[in-house]
Amino acid sequence: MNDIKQSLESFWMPFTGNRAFKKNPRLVARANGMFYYTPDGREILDMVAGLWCCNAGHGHPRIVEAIQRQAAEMDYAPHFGFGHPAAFEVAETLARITPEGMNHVFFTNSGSESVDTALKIALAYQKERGQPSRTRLIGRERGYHGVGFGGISVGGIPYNRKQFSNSMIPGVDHLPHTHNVEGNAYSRGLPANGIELADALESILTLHDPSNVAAVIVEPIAGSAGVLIPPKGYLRRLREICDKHDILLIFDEVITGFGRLGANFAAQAFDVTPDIITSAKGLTSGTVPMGAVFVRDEIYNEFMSKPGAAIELFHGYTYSAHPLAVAACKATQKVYADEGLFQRAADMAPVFEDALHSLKGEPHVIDIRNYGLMGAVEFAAIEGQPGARGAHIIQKCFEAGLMVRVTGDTIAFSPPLIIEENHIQQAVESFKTVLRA
Ligand code: PXG
Repeated sequence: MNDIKQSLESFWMPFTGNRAFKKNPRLVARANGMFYYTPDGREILDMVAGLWCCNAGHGHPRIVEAIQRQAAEMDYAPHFGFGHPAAFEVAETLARITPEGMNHVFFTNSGSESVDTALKIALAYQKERGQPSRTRLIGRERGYHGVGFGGISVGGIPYNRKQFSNSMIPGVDHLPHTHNVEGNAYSRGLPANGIELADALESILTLHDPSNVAAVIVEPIAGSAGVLIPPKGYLRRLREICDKHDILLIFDEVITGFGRLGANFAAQAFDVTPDIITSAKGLTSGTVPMGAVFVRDEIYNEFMSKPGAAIELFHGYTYSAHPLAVAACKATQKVYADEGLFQRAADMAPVFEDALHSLKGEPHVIDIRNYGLMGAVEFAAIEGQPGARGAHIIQKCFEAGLMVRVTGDTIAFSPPLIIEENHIQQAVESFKTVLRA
């Protein structure tokens, strides 16, 4: 153990209390299906799909094989001015599951890069179509859009911004968040109250004049902030306001994409079509880092409509459409389709909902909310120590063989889509035992 503790020091861990972690590390060494295994072989039920990403479960043999095969065949291919056929094929496959009319995809390596790419495409598009005054971006309080400067600027999580105080990108406003425990506690699915919060967009537009606004970006369901589900009608109203003022609507579907809500994307689950969708995570079931930005045909065509052979968008990554990621993506999408995993998520959602809501009345629980295979249980904070209860619960869950995610005093659940009823029961029973102890 001394050796492990020593070696833990070199890795500056992301979004982690390093000192606390290194005193009491939660290590996993192996994974299969619904489970992780600790270095000493203890089984941990994965109720968060790694970090909201391993939608096909861990170690799916067809995905593993595809990555192995690609590694042996071609390690890397440049996509600046050259191309790998498989990347074009997978783009076409993906375009078949996006909402109608979104047939073009720009590849990145993460959700953060997808968000910054989407914001840059939005700004460049406004210029390309002759509306260069449209430069302002509108995000939302409690929104999480990754950690690039664009993402933290439109994002609305104070801790992710305040260490970097004056370095946000300029010209950004935020809609109010939609979380309302008093009005909507214990909602199953979309909460009833709060559609009018979308009208705040009109006020922001009045202040700046719509002709100065490029795009609005929201997570259809805010994930990191603790699974904040949009009030009934809210997303549609945002769409209507954006349409009225000719403003782009971006859905950040890094978590909600690829079956999480029992549909391809939240756009389809909620029947509201944005202009741009950002994705990552479930795109490759978390196996190889990859992100994708889907755009409406009009956006792509605007860039392609100018005469000449010049570069249309001055943006891209060395690893855009990396062959290993493409192989993983192609195999993952095939697994999702062949195994009907998005439908499975829809079928399991009511079981998941009932199980989560059976936690009502357990110690300190103040709210439970869910949609598809995304859910959260919120606890009353310990007086003067926000987040302490949440941190304690995830530690105790890990000791009890359960991996969940914490944000403040909210515990989030987002299991692989292969989950079965017995796993759901097991998770809820262990969770109850932890809470009662
Ligand atoms: N947008 C959304 C909606 C996300 O959820 C990102 C962008 C950024 O993705 P990358 O791949 O750059 O991390 C995310 C990421 C959590 C948690 O516990 C959530 C994310 C990442 C890490 C932790 O809530 N989501």
